[in-house]
Amino acid sequence: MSDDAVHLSHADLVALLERIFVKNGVSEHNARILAENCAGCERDGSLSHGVFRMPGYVSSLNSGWVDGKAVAEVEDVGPAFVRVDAKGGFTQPAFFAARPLLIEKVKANGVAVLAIRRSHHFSALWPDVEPFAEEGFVALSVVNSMACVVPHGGKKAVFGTNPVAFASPRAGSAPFVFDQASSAIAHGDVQIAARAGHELRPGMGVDRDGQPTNDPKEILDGGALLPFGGHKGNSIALMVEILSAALTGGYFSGEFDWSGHKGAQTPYTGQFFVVIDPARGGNDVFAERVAGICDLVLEAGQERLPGDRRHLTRAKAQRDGIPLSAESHAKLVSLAADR
Ligand code: NDP
Ligand code: PYC
Repeated sequence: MSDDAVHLSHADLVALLERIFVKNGVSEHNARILAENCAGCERDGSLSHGVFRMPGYVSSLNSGWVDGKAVAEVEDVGPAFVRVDAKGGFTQPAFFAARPLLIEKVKANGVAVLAIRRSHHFSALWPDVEPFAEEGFVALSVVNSMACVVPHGGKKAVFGTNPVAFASPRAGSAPFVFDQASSAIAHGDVQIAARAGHELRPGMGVDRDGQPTNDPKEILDGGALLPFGGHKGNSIALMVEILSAALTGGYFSGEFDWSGHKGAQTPYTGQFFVVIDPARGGNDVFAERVAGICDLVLEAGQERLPGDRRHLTRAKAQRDGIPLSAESHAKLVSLAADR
């Protein structure tokens, strides 16, 4: 970050992003949720899903592809099953609409699932799961996106970058949280590398002829990504399609047609959660056991645990402000200004 970086408090960044969302047709209620989410990503250094995404949100909203004012419909479909129709809006407001009922069911039954459909998720997943672990629950969530990943050995993109996020309470420190794409690299990071003129490491993608390439521009220009870890990541990507789309009633990553909405960028898919009350496991020292296995991993030589980098970045941002390059700050100010 250069010397002319701008440092904003979390509240100021949320207010700026909220103005952009509202100006582009998002209801105030939904705008607050999306702004909190995006600012939280920037604060934690999840830069592929921070303010870098704002022009994409705006472009999608202006294309008429996503309904920023959508009011989700929450359905109570079983003792441990909540379904939500996001009605073509963003996933996060639909998720927050269903969350109280989901928690009620987790407390009553020890476990509950949440299936969101007809929803647009354009962010990181950790903000969706981490708060569950802070409240003492174990949570797993998956979301599918837009077809840009070729199946292992295949020729045509079928999967989205389909992340999986998991969060668990951990005694004595922040929850254990991982959040990772099932592709070798997130699409957002390919865009960032293309913009910066950086090559990718080998094994991330193919060009439009299906040949391996390290050039992010070739991947974006008709090429595709690969699953991480060959056939193993491939099965995880497929599982994510099954849970996020087949089970919820949402679209597969290659199924929705956004060709009539020039500028559309937000995938129109589904999201799935399973949330567990670990107290039902009958182990009073669950969180201590989690801390124990994490300590063993670190003692064995792993440099750090997933989530550690985010929490360090968050602590620094809380102390010094969230750093934005002068260029991205100017972009946000111009997006928030009257046309
Ligand atoms: P990364 O590969 O950067 O990181 C994946 C996970 O591994 C993180 O939990 C990270 O923790 C952890 N990690 C990274 N390096 C190490 C290390 N050296 N040791 C231990 N743990 C490590 O993430 P991805 O590029 O796969 O995904 C980036 C984001 O993109 C995710 O937030 C994901 O949800 C989002 N995404 C969203 C999609 C959507 O459709 N909405 C689609 C695809 C991706 P830490 O954060 O602390 O670095
Ligand atoms: O970074 O792969 C990605 C992504 C897809 C949809 C939102 N983010």
